[in-house]
Amino acid sequence: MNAPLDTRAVADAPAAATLRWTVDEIEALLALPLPELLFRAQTVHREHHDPTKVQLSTLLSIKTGGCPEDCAYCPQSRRFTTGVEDQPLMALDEVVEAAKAAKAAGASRFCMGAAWRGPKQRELDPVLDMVKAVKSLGLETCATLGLLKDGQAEQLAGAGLDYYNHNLDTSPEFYGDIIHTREYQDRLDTLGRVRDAGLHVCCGGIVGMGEDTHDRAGLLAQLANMEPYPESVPINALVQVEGTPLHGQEQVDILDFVRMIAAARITMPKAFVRLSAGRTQMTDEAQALCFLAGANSIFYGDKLLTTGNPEADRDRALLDRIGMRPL
Ligand code: SAM
Ligand code: DTB
Ligand code: SF4
Repeated sequence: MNAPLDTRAVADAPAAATLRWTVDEIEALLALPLPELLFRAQTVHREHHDPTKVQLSTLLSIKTGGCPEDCAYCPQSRRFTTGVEDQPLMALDEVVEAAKAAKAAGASRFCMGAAWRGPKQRELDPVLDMVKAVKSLGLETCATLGLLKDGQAEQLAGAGLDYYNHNLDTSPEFYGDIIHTREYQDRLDTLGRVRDAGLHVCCGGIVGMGEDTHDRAGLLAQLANMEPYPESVPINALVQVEGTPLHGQEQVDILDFVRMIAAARITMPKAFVRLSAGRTQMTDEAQALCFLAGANSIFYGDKLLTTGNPEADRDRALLDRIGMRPL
C-alpha cells in the first residue's frame, strides 16, 4: 500500500538551493487515494485559512478579441473563428460602473483583462487610470494584460494595482503543444518583473487541455518553487469554445480536477487557490468538493472574460447551501 508521504504540509520555507517540491513528489500527491489527499489538503488549509471563507473576484474584459497570440484554448485569438466580437479598450466610466456593480454585489477584487500579447505604452496609460479609479472605490485591483516590458509593472504598481495575473498555463514540456507565439521563459520573465515591482503575483494554469498527470505536477512544481510562490493560484478547467483547436478535447474527470486543487493547496499553503474557469459545467457537489480540497476563491459574476460563469445569485445560494461566507 502507499507508504506515508512527506507532504511537507507546514514547510513553506525552502532549504537553500533545494527545490521545495519536486515534480515526482507532486505526482505522488496527485496519485494518493482521494480521502488521504483531501485530509492532507484540509489539514494544511486550516493551518493558514478559515475554511468557511471564500474570496470573490469579478472579471471584466476591458479589451476583447483580435489577439495576435495563438493560445490553443483561447476564444480571443484572431487566428481562430469563434464568434467572439472584437471590442476596443473600454472607456473609463464604463469600467468604473462595472466595478461599482461588482462591489455592490459583494466582490472584494476586480480583475481587468485585455486580449493583448502585451500592452504598448499608449495602451497602458488608460489602464493606469482604470486601476486608480477602481482602487479608489475600495476594491482590490488585478489586471491581466499579457507580457510586460521593463518598467510597466512599476507603473501599474504606482497606479495602485494589487495583483497581476499571468498564467504559466501548463508544464514547460507540454507548453509547446498549446502556444507557439511566446515562450515559457517569456512568461517567467514577466512574472519576475511583476514580483520585482512589489505586486502580488496571481499565476496558475488550465486543466483539461490533453496534458497528463506529470504535466499537472510539472505546472504545480513551477509555481510552488517560485520564491516566493504566488499569492493567488487560479486553477481553470478548460472552457471548450467551438473554433478553438482544443474544442472537442476529452473532458477532465472532475475528481482529477479536485486532486489538482488539493495538490495546489498542499504545495502552496498560504496562497489563495482559486476555483476558476469551468464552474458552469460543475454541479454544486463538485464545487463543494473543490472547497473541501482547499479552494478558497472563485470568480464571481455572470461572465468570465468572454464565456459564462454561474449567475451571482446562484453562487450566493451555493455558498449559503454549504455554509461558506465571502471574505
Ligand atoms: N492576454 C493575456 C494573457 O494571455 O496573459 C490576458 C488574458 S488571458 C485570457 C488569461 C488567462 O485566461 C490565460 O492565460 C488562460 O489561463 C485563461 N484562459 C483563457 N481561455 C481559457 C479557456 N477557454 N478556458 C480556461 N482558461 C482560459
Ligand atoms: C484566469 O486564470 N482565468 C481567468 C483570468 N485568469 C483572467 C480567465 C478565464 C477565461 C475563460 C475564457 C473566457 O471567458 O474567455
Ligand atoms: Fe491572447 Fe491571452 Fe487569449 Fe493568448 S490567452 S490568445 S494572449 S487573449
